Amino acid sequence: MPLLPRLLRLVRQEASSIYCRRRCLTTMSSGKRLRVLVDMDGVIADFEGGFLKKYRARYPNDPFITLEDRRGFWVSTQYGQLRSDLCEKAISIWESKNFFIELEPLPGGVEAVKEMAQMENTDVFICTSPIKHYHHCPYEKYAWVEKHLGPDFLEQIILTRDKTVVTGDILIDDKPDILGVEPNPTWEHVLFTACHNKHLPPCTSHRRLLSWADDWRGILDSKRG
Ligand code: DGP
Ligand code: MG
Repeated sequence: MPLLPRLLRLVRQEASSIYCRRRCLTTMSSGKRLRVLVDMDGVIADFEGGFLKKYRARYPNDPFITLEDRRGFWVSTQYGQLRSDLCEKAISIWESKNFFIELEPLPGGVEAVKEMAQMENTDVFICTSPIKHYHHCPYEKYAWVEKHLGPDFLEQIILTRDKTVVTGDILIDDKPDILGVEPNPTWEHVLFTACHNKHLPPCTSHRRLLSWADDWRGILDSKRG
């Protein structure tokens, strides 16, 4: 590798390691850092909008479900109910190359995550479940984070199909039921409003974040010691 890129890489690695050591020392001295887990699809990346656009372009003669009419977390389930062959057609969209990298950021999400990451005593992780068809999705999720949040944020990615085993204070996620092997996750699930969950009746066990224009700073503050 030529000298200049090598030097740049070394400088970046060193800066990142100094940053990590500084955070470790702060944690040891105060023990009060807030850990925020932020979901990706439906929270900072527009999965539903990206899906509908590509589905309509690929299957222009098939029926579709407007975002207004979306109900239930699983897109393929609702399309399958509309007509049985549409379940597979829906799946074909997010299994395609470039689906995840081309998702648009949801309004205010990238700015909010960057701001949170700059807050004192706050660690932010992107906690996202890859689809099981792994040919493109995991790579493209990393590429999306690098593109929109910057290369330093690659350190903050948690890819897992089971978010209950991840520890944190808050998980901001659009999925209404987050289940896994751990019956008592450490985080409080804050439900991020999305087209598929906005009609659900108020639930005493969930606070909601209506959008990134809502008071996410207040929610974080409410969890600080
Ligand atoms: P997360 O946002 O981390 O909970 O990830 C959920 C993933 O599942 C996300 O990539 C969207 C995707 N997804 C949405 N609907 C369906 C579906 O019907 N089937 C499958 N396999 N994945 C879906
Ligand atoms: Mg999600």
